[in-house]
Amino acid sequence: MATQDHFVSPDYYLLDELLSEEHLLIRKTIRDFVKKEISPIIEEVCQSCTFPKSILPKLGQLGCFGSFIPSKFGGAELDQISYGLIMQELERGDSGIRSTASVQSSLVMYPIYQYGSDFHREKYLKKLASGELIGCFGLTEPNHGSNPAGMESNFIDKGEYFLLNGAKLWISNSPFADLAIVWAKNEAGRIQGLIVETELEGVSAPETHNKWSLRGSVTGELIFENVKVPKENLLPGKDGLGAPLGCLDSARYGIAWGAIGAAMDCYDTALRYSLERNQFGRPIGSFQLQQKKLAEMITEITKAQFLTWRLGVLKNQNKATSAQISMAKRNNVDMALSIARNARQILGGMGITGEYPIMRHMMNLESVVTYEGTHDIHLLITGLDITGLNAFK
Ligand code: TGC
Ligand code: FAD
Repeated sequence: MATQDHFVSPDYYLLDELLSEEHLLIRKTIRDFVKKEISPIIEEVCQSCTFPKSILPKLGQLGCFGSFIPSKFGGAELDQISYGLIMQELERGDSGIRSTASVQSSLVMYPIYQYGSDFHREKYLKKLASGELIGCFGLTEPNHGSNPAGMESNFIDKGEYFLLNGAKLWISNSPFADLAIVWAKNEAGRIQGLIVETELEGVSAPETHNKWSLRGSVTGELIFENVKVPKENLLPGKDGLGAPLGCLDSARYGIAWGAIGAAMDCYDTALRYSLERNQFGRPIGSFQLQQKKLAEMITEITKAQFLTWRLGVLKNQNKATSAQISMAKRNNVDMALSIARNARQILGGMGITGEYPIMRHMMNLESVVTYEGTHDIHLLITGLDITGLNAFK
């Protein structure tokens, strides 16, 4: 069922004055696209658990795939705040749509651009930027989620090719991806990245069904059984766990912005509802208990907006640290989840229906708080950064 999208973004501390004309234009373009093309279909998409592939070329045309990649490789060559704003607006529509753009941009195009050869950049980036090719990122395994260093996937040098074996779990877009960036260990036990075209013999990508969260994004496995990967498909630029973690820095940064989008949508919906819904002869927004919820929401959104904008400035200057990115991802997703839960209460029974976006955002955020490093893992990253003491192991 198509619901009307009345979204108005909150800007309590006039943050827009810190954005350039170009930033504002990019945000408006993506916001208009979401209102016109995502909001009318997203409820049906999530209820039926089917990703709307028809939007992929449009996301490509709008520069949502690899917005920070140079134009000679098909990217939009935009700065990091623009990338963040794109993620914010897409997630305001739905976390699943933002996920697809995150994975394509930060987890597929980024490693090909940063760690790939000229041959890789020429062969793949333009097609990924346009959405002609869709990629996925295989790091997590059935027995190794938070601890990817323990991965078992491996490849052996067979002279003419690499022989890849292993299994990845929880991989966004794997069931329909054309290629996968696969992280596996070489014979020396060192993690390296391979570009694996999914049509290769021995690759399968069964879909993971029965999700209550992120239903607008397809999730699956990646199984490799004696796959002969051409040797030229090894990413030569960086090895070790730092290579995939470098990609995650970019994706986690985008998620920090994205979570603000989901939070703003929940807040905006709850504020409007509180002014329209009357009980005891008054709008429920006139009761102190509801005002407390709304006032705390706008306070937390405003704090997150500034934290994240500043992170974007640092990222533009190549000064953002991995630990700073962890702090923003953790804070903002937690903030968005808390706002979703309180917004849901303001809507009473209506809050659990698909008439409003809140329950969908809340369920989505249960994935977002787990993927790209769990809430706990990001806290431990902050703990390690400030104390110098490792509490992971
Ligand atoms: P540790 O010994 O700390 O580090 C190993 C090497 O990595 C370097 N490094 C980083 N490099 C770049 N960026 C970072 N953020 C980095 N953090 C660490 C480090 O310097 C070292 O380099 P070198 O050269 O000495 O080898 O590694 P550890 O094994 O102790 O693990 C640390 C820990 C737990 C923080 C890390 O494993 C971690 O972040 N775990 C969480 C796993 C995770 O986030 N998985 C995400 C999978 S992808 C996904 O969820 C996509 S969802 C997509 C969507 O739909 O949007
Ligand atoms: P575990 O690592 O088993 O953690 C379980 C619990 O233990 C968590 O609460 C965790 O915080 C806690 N824990 C673990 N270690 C510690 C510790 N040292 N100290 C304290 N607590 C600890 N992965 C990909 O590679 N590519 C993708 O595209 C991708 N997409 C995803 C899409 C969805 C919808 C989901 C749900 C996940 C996706 N993931 C993807 C996987 C995701 O990154 C992992 O789920 C995540 O890293 C956590 O791993 P896990 O689920 O195995 O949990």
